[in-house]
Amino acid sequence: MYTLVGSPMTRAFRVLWMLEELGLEYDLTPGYPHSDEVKAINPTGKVPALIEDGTVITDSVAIIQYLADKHGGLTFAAGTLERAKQDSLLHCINDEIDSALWTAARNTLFLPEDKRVPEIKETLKWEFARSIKSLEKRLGDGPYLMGEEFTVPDIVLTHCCGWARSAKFDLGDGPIRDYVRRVISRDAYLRAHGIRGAK
Ligand SMILES: N[C@@H](CCC(=O)N[C@@H](CS)C(=O)NCC(=O)O)C(=O)O
Repeated sequence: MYTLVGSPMTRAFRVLWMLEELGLEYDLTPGYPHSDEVKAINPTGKVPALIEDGTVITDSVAIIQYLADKHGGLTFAAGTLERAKQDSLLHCINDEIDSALWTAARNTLFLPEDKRVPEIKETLKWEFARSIKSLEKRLGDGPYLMGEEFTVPDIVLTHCCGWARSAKFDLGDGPIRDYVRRVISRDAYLRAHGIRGAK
């Protein structure tokens, strides 16, 4: 049994979605960043965290890759060339897509006001659009990033694309739009989306 800690409005949604994809049992404790319940298990105050047998695992990407490896779903096996390509996509999405969105959010909402540089958002939007275009070149003909297989980087990218829409970052009008439409029609996504809406 797993306990997912973190509001599904945050990156905890990625873990929620993965748990639904894998059909696992879990409890959800929808704590907000820096709340007492979150700080009690993660000194940085960040979410999400996953608790298993009293062990706390933090970082959404580490958590979903762990679940994928442990339960043998949504991932290629470690030590294969396919896995190297999958991990390369995952790191690229984190480096270029998540980081642009997160830097913009911190500089417009989360940092103390006197530390924010809100003007940076325009540069980040430009960088984001450029990164989406180069990622589109890696999409290939398959329905998902790794072709026919739906894998961990698809969860991270699709979550980021939803985040981008609410932060008014432009996804452009290339193949990424159809890709996102395809991914968010998955049953597990729809279940996770319903749980988020109910919280
Ligand atoms: N790389 C981490 C980032 C975690 C993170 O920054 N989470 C946000 C919510 S989505 C948070 O808790 N922010 C509070 C803070 O930065 O202090 C992950 O993917 O889990």
